Amino acid sequence: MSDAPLLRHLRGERGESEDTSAPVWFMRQAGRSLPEYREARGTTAMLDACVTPALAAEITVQPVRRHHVDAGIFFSDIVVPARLAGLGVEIRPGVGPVFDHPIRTAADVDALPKLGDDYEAALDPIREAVGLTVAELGTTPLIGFAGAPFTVASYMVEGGPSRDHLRTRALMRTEPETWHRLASWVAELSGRFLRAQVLAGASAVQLFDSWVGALGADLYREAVLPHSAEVLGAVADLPVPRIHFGVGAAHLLRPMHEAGATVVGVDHRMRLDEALEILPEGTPVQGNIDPAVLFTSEEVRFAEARAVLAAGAGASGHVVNLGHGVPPETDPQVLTDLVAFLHAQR
Ligand code: 1CP
Repeated sequence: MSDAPLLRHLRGERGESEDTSAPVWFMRQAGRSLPEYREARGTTAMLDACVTPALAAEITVQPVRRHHVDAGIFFSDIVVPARLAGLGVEIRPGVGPVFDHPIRTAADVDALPKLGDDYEAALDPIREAVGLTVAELGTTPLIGFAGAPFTVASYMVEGGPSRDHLRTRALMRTEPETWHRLASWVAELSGRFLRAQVLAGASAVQLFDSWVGALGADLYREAVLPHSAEVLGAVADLPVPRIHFGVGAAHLLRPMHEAGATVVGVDHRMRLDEALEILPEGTPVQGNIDPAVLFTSEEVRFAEARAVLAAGAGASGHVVNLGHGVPPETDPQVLTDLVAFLHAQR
């Protein structure tokens, strides 16, 4: 397993092999683009599916079976830990995570549940799901993940999905103390969720800070970096690569690396070779096929895939991914063919 192409590239050990192709997986590879996912989920609510071990394991394995991607990404959500800690949160179809009570004041933060032994026990279905998944995946590695404090807290503060995260960005400035206490609570929540996955068998982790691109670098360094560092620090003593990803975060690549990542995920807005110039020498990268090419011709798609491989060729390790998640409308055959194309580029 430690020889798996995904793990070699995530460790920056591409040079030690004859194989110059890049392994591939897709963010949101499980989910609504797959008929077998819709079938398995049936009418089970999203967050209930995440804490039903056999179902979560089955859904995680589906895209590996179908597309032959080089990794599974654990089927869960960035708000699952909040649900397990006892907060009222659901995922509304077609909307996303919605919290019953937005967290906007110091008193709201005071009222957050303590993360004690109860939380540790509540993580049991996650451990069980990861164990079942790893057994099923065999030699294909499983990537565990968590949501980063800024992105998770933005859902808590806004109460649900938001375009510009204005309330959150305002709170960070008007009540920095409240913000830090909230972010620190989320850091422990996500860190323990991540650690549970690794101890149960995940071979690598990804910290999703999807919406962090909304912040400037100074605010990121002061208000977010220490908290994201705490999440990544929760698994830093374990032998797993740590990927850190944000959307529209080209201006944050260095601080996101400094937060304790060993690999940086880059979205499709920035060239991988430019990202490599910004990051410390030898940093492996992940990315960054524009998801829009999934809706073009095969000619356009394969040209984009070749360009991404070329831009990543100078990296010590390159894991191909999309610049963001698989859109639900994607034709699954397009993904299967893209994986086969990438695997043939040796
Ligand atoms: O295949 C996989 O990638 C594994 C599962 C996975 C992951 C890694 C899901 C399942 N969610 C996530 C992480 C996640 N959740 C992120 C970070 C990754 C990203 O940027 O895409 C974010 C921002 C969320 C929040 C979330 N959950 C949204 C976005 C809403 C918004 O603000 O625009 C949505 C739509 C969900 C629901 C969700 N999570 C996962 C699935 C399969 C779904 C859809 C559920 C359904 O209706 O079937």
